[in-house]
Amino acid sequence: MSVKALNHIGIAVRSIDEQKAFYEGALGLEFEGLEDVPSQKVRVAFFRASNVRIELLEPTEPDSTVAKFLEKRGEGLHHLAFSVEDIQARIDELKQSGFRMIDEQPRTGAHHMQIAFVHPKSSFGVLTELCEPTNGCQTQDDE
Ligand code: CMX
Repeated sequence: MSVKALNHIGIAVRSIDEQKAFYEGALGLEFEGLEDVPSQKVRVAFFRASNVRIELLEPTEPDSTVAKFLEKRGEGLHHLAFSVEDIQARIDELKQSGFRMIDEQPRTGAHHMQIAFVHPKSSFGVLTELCEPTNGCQTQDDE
């Protein structure tokens, strides 16, 4: 298996509004917009840093996995996301190699991408996401 590129870095935050001044104002990254991802109970903001995005994740429900993360570990790095082709085949390869998947089938995430997570206990403490754009959804990998 080989991933295409680092797609985005997810950062858990209590308030996107509070942190926007840092990423857009102080660092000067391009703000690409906000999106609600009801399936994950988060609101996300994307900032572009060349070919990689920074994804701020703010929980929208108290039982969101991101709310639990913030409570336990505080704000900070939440996951790394890699672009792949044929995500189901990549999931199957990881499973066959003995890695534990949170998602054994892809589901829809932000930007209408198909996503699947590897459990952080299996990927050495780093929550790892595979993502694949659906038809008609362009990411920086396509540009
Ligand atoms: N990175 C590294 N370790 C993490 C983690 C993360 N983001 N989130 C949880 N963990 C660790 C916990 O600290 C815990 O470790 P210890 O047992 O050593 O304390 C272990 O994983 C299990 O955590 P938990 O709190 O008992 O279990 P949760 O119910 O919180 O589930 C996880 C953890 C990873 C399975 C869950 O967060 C999950 O399913 N994540 C995938 C979905 C997701 O993160 N969605 C939000 C982003 C969506 C998007 O990008 O669009």
